[in-house]
Amino acid sequence: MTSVAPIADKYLFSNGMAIPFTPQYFERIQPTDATDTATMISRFKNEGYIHLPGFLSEKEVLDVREAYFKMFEAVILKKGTTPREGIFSGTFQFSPYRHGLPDHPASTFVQSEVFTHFTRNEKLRKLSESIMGEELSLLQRIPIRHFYNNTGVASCAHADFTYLDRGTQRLISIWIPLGDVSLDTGGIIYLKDSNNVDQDSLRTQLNRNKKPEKDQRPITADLKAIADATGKPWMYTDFKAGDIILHSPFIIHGTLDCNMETMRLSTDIRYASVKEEHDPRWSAHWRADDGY
Ligand SMILES: O=C(O)CCC(=O)C(=O)O
Repeated sequence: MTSVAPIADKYLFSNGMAIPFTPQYFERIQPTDATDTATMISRFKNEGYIHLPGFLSEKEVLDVREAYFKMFEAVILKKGTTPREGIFSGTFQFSPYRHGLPDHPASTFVQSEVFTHFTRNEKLRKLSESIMGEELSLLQRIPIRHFYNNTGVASCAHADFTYLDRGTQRLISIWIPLGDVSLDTGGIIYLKDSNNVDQDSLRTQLNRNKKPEKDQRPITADLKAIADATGKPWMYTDFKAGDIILHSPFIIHGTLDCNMETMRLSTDIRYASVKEEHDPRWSAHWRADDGY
């Protein structure tokens, strides 16, 4: 398992690209106490994210993990291990293995009773309302993310508002690991103090000498390059089942690659102010092939 402090000669990876695990590139997130609302509000406003360890029950989170992996054939699970552990055998059930096929379990799972019950947790809504200081409603589009060992695939650097910019900016996201997510299992990371960075200039600067990508929304897949360009480190932690992390719609974030047998499973839910219209594309169930 990865050490949780930056150490020499260790690299982390995102989209197959190495980033030295040094204080220049990585700084550890300090957790927040969920009973201290004033600190949560100020950290959300100033830093753009709040890590709340153990906010949910570990059992409840692992029940969701188990239910998800039970929808797959046993071939994806390492021999002698359980769906609750979610350890990859090295053999995929689907080709291509990513979400996006109509019969992939992920699209069905987000409409299941177990997932609906989990994501409608009033504790999460009340917490979000206490941070935002207003009444919020849950957006129905709730992705589930599933990453496998050594595939070199992670979420590129982006800010959420790029993906839901047809409505209110009064939004809050919660990233929920569905199981332990150590650094090498590919957790979420935040570019320090990036709430107010000019993302369009950064995108242009980082992609100047590259072939234009089909999807122009991510800022870059190269997380080291964006840290170099801004002089800002990535904020990280290693997550345990039951932890949550909340973030603002403008903070730049991405994820690390899953380079462990333990599969990275997570979900991210969003709430919007009830006072303003929200992006209508987020009012239907998530499907991996929904195109946004
Ligand atoms: O889990 C991921 O890979 C991406 C999640 C994300 O970008 C988010 O929660 O906003």
